[in-house]
Amino acid sequence: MSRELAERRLLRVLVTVVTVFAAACLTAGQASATKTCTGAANSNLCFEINRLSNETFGIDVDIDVYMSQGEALEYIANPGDPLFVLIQGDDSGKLAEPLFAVTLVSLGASAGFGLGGEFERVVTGGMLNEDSGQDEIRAVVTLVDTDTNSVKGTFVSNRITGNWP
Ligand SMILES: [Ca+2]
Ligand SMILES: [Ca+2]
Ligand SMILES: [Ca+2]
Repeated sequence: MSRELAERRLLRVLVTVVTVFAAACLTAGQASATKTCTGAANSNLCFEINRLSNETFGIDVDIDVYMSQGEALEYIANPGDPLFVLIQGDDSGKLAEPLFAVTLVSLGASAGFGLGGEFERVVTGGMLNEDSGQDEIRAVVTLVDTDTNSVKGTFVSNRITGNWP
């Protein structure tokens, strides 16, 4: 075998190893993450929980509230944050106990998607534990016009079920 051919074969083996390793990592990640989006007519609200360790969970909430870019810019220009997230328990399909708020990390206005907000927080399993045994939780997003101090909309995510902590 020429040296060039041997090197090429070695490279191919390495590429295969890296590919298999990446696929394994992806599978492991998917096993510990749950994500659900509403795809509603007036908005799209995504709610995601990632297990970070045995005791901690990353909460991600993403919303686009459809409106004109001008209207979205107005919400952003007003004093204070226009979007708030509260994670709540769900009992028999109805919103139940308030659990915790999630921190706003970015806010944007676009012509295609209106007002967008991203929220993140790392919590313990105990904070997600809203019932003994199985737990059901939802993210509730409130849109506030801080100019007039009025609630302009409330958006409720799909339910995520788990058994925390
Ligand atoms: Ca429940
Ligand atoms: Ca409950
Ligand atoms: Ca529980």
